[in-house]
Amino acid sequence: MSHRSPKHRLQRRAFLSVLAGAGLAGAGFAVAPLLAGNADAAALRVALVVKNLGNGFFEAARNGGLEAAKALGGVELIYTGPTTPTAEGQIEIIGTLIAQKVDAIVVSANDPDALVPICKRAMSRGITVLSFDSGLAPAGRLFQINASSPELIGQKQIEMVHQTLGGQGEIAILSATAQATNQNTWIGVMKSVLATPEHSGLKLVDVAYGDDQSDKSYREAIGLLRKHPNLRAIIAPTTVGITAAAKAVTDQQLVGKVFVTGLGLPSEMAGHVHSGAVERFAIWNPVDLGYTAVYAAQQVVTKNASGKPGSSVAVGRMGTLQIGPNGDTAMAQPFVFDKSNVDQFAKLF
Ligand code: RAM
Repeated sequence: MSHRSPKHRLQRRAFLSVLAGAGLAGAGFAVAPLLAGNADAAALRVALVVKNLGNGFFEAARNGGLEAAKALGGVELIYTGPTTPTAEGQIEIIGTLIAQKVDAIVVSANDPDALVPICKRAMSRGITVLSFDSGLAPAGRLFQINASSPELIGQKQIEMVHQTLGGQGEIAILSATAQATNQNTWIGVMKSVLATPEHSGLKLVDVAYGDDQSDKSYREAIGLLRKHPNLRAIIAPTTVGITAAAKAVTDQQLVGKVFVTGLGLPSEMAGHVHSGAVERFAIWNPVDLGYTAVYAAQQVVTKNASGKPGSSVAVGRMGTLQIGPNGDTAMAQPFVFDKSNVDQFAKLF
């Protein structure tokens, strides 16, 4: 026998419901409006537009977004994205969201520039546009929420590979799409860190793109292994790429000869850490990132924050976001996982 009030039950039912995307079906993407908190018809609608659906990283971010919506009350979260990570798919989705008159769009951009015109149109209609994870060029959004500082993320990946290889050997990068803002920024940092005397023993021989698709990433990883017989490590700064690269190294029976590192989810990497294909990898908390993104959007829509450079935004259990002079903001440091801690975090994301 439940002690919950009918109102509470109604709210809970609304929270759990995943509605079919009326008007969006058939457009090559799915949409899942998720009502959290108050089951109020006048709920404020925040759309989280991810690079693509079916990526565990963004599903964890969605869970954080739902948590924020619930904590705030009166927020409907629309979780959506194209089936493959393309700018065209996101442009189509954002066009539909404008027609639906959502209150805020928070996007992880597949291209920093291609989305700017449609996002400008959204802003001219009074919709708050923020980017998170993979940034939009400043003209297309109010501010960008970086999971961590791009410098720290790039640097950490070179440090990890240096540690694993003892600073010597050929390395390659297996990235996401060739236009992804976040991966391209990190690769830029990695190249400049590699150019320092400390890392002169590491030689970057190739950069390949798996488009954040498991099958393409796997094929590209196999290609790198075949093309570079002296390859000692693959750095994949993408949760999809790192999993595919670790599988390729395992299938080619190269565990112990070629190491994989980069950015991964503990839940997807634990087996590869135990097998030895991956010694260490890093990531930030994607749940916290999604929570912060949705919370911040609500604060701007409700005029509790201006979102201007130099200002700050209160983001609930995550504290305060400081917006830098260039309109971007960085959260925590990337955290390194290895055999000692991967299982503990695998339960979380
Ligand atoms: C993939 C995506 C995402 C990135 C993570 C690390 O899931 O490319 O944008 O931040 O990897």
